[in-house]
Amino acid sequence: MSAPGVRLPIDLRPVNERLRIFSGIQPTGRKHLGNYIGAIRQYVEGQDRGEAIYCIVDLHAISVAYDPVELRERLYDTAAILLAAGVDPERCIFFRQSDVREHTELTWLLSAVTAHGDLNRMHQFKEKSAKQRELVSAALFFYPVLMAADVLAYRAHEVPVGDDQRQHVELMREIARRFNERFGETLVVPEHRIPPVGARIMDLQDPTSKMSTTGGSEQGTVYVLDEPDAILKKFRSAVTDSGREVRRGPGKEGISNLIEIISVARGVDPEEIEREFEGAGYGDFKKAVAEAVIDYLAPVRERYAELRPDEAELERVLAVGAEKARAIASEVLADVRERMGFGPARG
Ligand code: AQP
Repeated sequence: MSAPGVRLPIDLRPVNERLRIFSGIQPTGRKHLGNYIGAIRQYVEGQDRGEAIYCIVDLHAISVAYDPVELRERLYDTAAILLAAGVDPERCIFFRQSDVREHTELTWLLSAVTAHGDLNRMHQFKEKSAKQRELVSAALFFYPVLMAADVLAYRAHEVPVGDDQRQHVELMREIARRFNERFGETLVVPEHRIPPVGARIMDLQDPTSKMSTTGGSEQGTVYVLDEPDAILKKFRSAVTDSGREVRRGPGKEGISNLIEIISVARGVDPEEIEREFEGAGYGDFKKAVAEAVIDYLAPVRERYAELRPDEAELERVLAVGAEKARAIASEVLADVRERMGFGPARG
C-alpha cells in the first residue's frame, strides 16, 4: 500500500500508443453544410486515423429552451445523418451522451478546477445568452465544462471541430492542465483538429456570419437533407460582391466561402478552383457550386431515408456504443475520483 499523500503514476501509455479522437454534436435543429464540412466530414475521416469516439450531446441541448419530445426526434435525426454520412459503429464508438452518466459526474468534478472568469469570457455564452428570451440557464454557462468532461473522460488526444469551437477546446486544455497540476498527472491534454479548408462555412445571405443552426436565415443555410432544387436556389441567391473575379481575398467573403465549399465538395484545393473558374461569371460559378454540393450530399440524403425510420435499430446501435464508451469513461472516472480524495485510497 502507498503512504498517504503519495501519488502513484497513472499509466497513460496504453492510451498514448494509439491516437484517440473524440467529438460531440448536438441533436439540435437540422444539421447544415457547416456542421457537415466542419465536423461530420472529419468524423468519418477520423475512423481511418485512430480510435474514434463520437457522441450525440443531448445533455448540451438542454442548455437553451427545448421540447423533450422534439429532443428525442432530433436525436434520431442526428444519429441517422451521422450514420448516413459514414460514421460506422463497427469502426468507432458511437453513442448518446446522456446514456453515459460519467459525463455529468465529471462535469461537477472538473468544475473545481474551472475558473469562473474563464467561463465568463466564452464567446458562445455571450452570444447565446444575449439571444435567450426567457431564461439564461446556468447550463448555458456550464456548457464548456460539460464539453471538457466529454473529451477528458476518454483521455482523447484530438478533438475534430469547426473553428467556432476553438475557444472551448482551449478551455478544456486549461482545465486538464490545471487538474494535472493540482492532483497529479491523470488527464490527457487534447488538441483541436480544425480543418484547413471549411473550418467556418459562412451564411450564404450574410457571408460575414457563420452558417448556424440558430442565428442564420433559411435562405442562407444549406441543410444536409435539402432537396437538390432547394440547394440550387440557395446558391443562386448567394450574396457575393460587385467584382467579377472568382478568387479569395478581402471584401470577397461571399466568393471566398463558395470557393471553400466547392473545393471541399469536389475534394480539390481552392487554388485549383480559382484556376478553373478564372474568367467565368459569378452566375456560372454559383451553379457549379450548387451542383457539386448536390452531388456531395445526395448519397447522405438517400441513405438517411433508409436509416431514419428504424428507430429500434438506431437505439440498438447507440446502446452498443454506450456500453463501450462507459467501459472507458468509468476507468478514467475511477482515477479522477481517487485523485480527488473520494472513496478509499487505492493501493
Ligand atoms: N458554420 C460552420 N462551419 C464549420 N463548422 C461548423 N460547426 C458549426 N457551424 C459551423 C461545427 O459543427 C459542429 C457541431 O456543432 P454543435 O454541436 O454546436 O451543433 P449546433 O449547435 O447545432 O451547430 P451550430 O450551427 O454551431 O449552432 P449555433 O450556431 O446555433 O450554435 C461543431 O464542431 C462546430 O464547430
